[in-house]
Amino acid sequence: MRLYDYFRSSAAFRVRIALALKGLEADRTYVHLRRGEQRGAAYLQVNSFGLVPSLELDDGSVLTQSLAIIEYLDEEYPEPAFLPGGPLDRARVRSLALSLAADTHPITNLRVLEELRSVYGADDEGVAAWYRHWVLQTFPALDAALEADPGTGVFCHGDTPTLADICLVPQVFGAARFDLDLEAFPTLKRITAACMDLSAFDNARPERQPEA
Ligand SMILES: N[C@@H](CCC(=O)N[C@@H](CS)C(=O)NCC(=O)O)C(=O)O
Repeated sequence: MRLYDYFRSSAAFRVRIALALKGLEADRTYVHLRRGEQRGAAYLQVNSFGLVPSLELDDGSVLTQSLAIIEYLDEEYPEPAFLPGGPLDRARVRSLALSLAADTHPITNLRVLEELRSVYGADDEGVAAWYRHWVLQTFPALDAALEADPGTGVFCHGDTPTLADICLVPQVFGAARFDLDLEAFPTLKRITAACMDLSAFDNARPERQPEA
């Protein structure tokens, strides 16, 4: 397997966590997003959408979209499971994950921030304010929802990490880069700390990647 990766990419960070939780090793190709390598001809042959991550399997098939990759890994390598057993519980985990991966991450993505700068004249502070604004559309409700729901345990759902935690931690790391204070979100903070106690999460963090 080969992971097309970038140390600061939240979506790639999710897949690094997932691979590590499954105990899987992947070779890595580093796609430097700041230098625009995701839009270069070589990478577009791998992933014509020009986004990381991509996961190339040993038979040459290429998977894109971090959630699709993670669900593929979960189906091929069922232990430890990223989704709980019952349909209601699975819906809850997917809903938590999508509040981050579908509602929050896409509007805080690099190409959106670059467009703000180049087309709309935003400076560093403007970009940071944008990032915090959109994260703050999700984090208060997410924190409250996790705090209120008896399904929440050590992690977002129960006492083992699920797809929801895999999506939460990279978004929290992204928010920290833009100076968002996590103190206001005690449940997110507690769950993130529990995740970071696990080597699968800790080794996947951006600053632990060789190219960081
Ligand atoms: N929904 C996609 C999002 C992928 C994505 O947005 N990746 C970002 C890095 S986190 C990227 O490659 N950005 C390149 C760019 O914005 O030009 C996924 O989950 O894989």
